[in-house]
Amino acid sequence: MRHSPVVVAAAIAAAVVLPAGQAGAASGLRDLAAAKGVYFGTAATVSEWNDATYKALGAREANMLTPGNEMKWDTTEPSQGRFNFAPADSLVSAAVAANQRVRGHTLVWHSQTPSWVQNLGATALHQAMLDHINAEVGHYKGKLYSWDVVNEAFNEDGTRRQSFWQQKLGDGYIADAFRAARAVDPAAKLYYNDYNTDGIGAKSDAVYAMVKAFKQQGVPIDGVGLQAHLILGQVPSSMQQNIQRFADLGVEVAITELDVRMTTPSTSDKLATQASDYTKVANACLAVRGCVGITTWGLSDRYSWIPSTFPGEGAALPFDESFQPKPAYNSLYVAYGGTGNPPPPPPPPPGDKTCAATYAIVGQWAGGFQGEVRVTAGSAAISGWTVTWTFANGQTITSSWSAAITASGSAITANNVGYNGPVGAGGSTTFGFLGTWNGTNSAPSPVCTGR
Ligand code: 9MR
Repeated sequence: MRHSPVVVAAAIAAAVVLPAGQAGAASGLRDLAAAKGVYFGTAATVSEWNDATYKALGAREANMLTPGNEMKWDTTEPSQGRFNFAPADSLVSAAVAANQRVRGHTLVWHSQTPSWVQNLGATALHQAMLDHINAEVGHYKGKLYSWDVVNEAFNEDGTRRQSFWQQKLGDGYIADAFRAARAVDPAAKLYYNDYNTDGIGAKSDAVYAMVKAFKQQGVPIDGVGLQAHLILGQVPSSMQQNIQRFADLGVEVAITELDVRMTTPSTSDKLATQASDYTKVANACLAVRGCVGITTWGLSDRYSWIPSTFPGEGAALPFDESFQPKPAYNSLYVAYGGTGNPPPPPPPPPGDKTCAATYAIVGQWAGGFQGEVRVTAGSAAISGWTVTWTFANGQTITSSWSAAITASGSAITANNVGYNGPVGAGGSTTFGFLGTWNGTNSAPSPVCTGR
């Protein structure tokens, strides 16, 4: 697939037509990836795609989509036999409209699985697993690139995670799940997906042994997903070797959930280290025939699972909270073969929701101050907002309320919290903070982006 004559011919044709140094400059990672016979993907949720600017960025950059939550059991079968595919269907339709393929995520997992499943006895649980796979894989038959059939079934030491699946059904449930999925949709590639399996170690050794055994026993498995939820500066040096050994077993490999988290706020040094981490991961995949693509777990730091799961950490994705490309994006761009300038962030679509922000110092004392920002929606209601500003006099924010605030040096980004995102047309809401100042405390000019 990677070196098919058609793809090579297309790449040569593009190189001839476009001026030197401009190849790929007008398009995002997806076109670069396609020219290499691989893909670039992102995860997204229904609510994230309600942000039209973000969705447009996703359409430009990604030719593979993973629903972030909507295909998980708690959404798709909240009570036994009652299926709800509407949220995932909307993501699949959006992907089709954007000419993106879809990775199904995930069928059998210990997390985000309703208690009615967890409370079943062994025989009923086994049947519920088969019924769930039949229904969900059947619903999407012929429409998906792949399924993460089983997710995160191993402990760090390579033993089986003692989930309710493992405790009630024993080792055989994984193979049973793969067989069931194959029987329903023979075209979907069937993956085992896990984290901390990116480099060689006890956990990836265990996955390797399982895949090898499945291949020998004829259990239908097509791929291994390495999630790659990584920590700044800690890309395993054996990543390429690890990918290669799986590929040598005759399965494809994908990087399925890449992000590289750091303690926030970010600094230019940390962003440079992150860029180098993204380069290492991308190169490790792209060097191995059989590593079919890279998916990041979101595109923008505005929408990431990291800050809520690891308080004080974040900034893990290739675009910042204002959708500006970070050095990590350039790493992906170069690794995928881009030359010239990467594309600019997409302009907001016409009719995008607007808002205004005003900044006030409501109290000030030696070394400290209290600030308040009022967000006012324009002529249309907004469902969320981001306010950014830059402090001119070295001020810092020490605590805040009614907004999620992050600082990158003097640049501040404030996002709505859950309850105050929606603001009616012409309506307003406020958030506040305590800060420090020294010498001068001028009021900055905030910029509001609505969605
Ligand atoms: O991004 C997902 C987040 O919205 C959910 O709250 C979380 C719950 O476990 O799951 C996140 O996605 C996970 C993925 O499904 C499996 N690998 C780890 C991901 C991050 O937690």
